[in-house]
Amino acid sequence: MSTHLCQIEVESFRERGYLGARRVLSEAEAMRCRRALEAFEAIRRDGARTPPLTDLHLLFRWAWDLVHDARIVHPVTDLLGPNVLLWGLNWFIKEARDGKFVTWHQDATYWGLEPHDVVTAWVALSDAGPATGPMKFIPGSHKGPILRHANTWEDDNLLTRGQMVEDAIDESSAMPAPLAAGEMSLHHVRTVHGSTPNMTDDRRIGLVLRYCATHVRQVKISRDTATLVAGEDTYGHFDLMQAPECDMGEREMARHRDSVVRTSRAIMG
Ligand SMILES: O=C(O)CCC(=O)C(=O)O
Repeated sequence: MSTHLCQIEVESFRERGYLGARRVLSEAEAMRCRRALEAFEAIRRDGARTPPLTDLHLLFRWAWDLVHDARIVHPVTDLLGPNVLLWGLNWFIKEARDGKFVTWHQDATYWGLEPHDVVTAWVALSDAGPATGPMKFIPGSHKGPILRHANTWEDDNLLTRGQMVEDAIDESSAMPAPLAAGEMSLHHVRTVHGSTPNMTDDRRIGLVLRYCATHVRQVKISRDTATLVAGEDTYGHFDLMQAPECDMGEREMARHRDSVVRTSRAIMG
């Protein structure tokens, strides 16, 4: 089976600003990634100075391979063109019945990436079915303006500042994108999206991979980091990161720290 999107899927993304479930990993591969994540989480629970979960591709070979996986990257190149960077890797994890949610928002409002040739691959490493609080999208919202957002700083909001669209959202048009473990959805950086709490007895683990075309710039800080995953980078707008030579080596930890600090400065700035 082709790893690329067909023309109908590309057109649907352009029209609606997102694409729903597409299988990219087998259930067994998703489970292996989940176990690798959970092994790292266990180290973090034990250790005082362990690194954050952000940008794990700079620390672990399994994560580096995953962000370069053709089954994820080819569909992204179909939407962004042949030259693509990974700007960041992050997680949206809702523990069983923990009440966490994500308010309606547009990613473009706080990342500092311009122009908006930026796509998120949301990869489910556990079941992300209807009862887990899967992602919901407002179709076509990526074609509209950037909406006004307020920072709510709510404890149970998974967003860094609890940012939330202030303008009225027509929730009746919202489309849920439930995923099985190993499936991904794709969404445009301007698409309004959010999610409700996980009402199941398992964790809902979303791995979010933020990809952008190489011509995109970071406008909030002078030099941000990124990883080339397809084609070539003739623009040089980002400092390109290298593959980890070993898992959690000293050099890897230093590069990881640097990348995380710079990106969080951009997000929080
Ligand atoms: O996982 C969620 O429910 C929200 C994810 C999200 O906001 C994002 O990927 O930008």
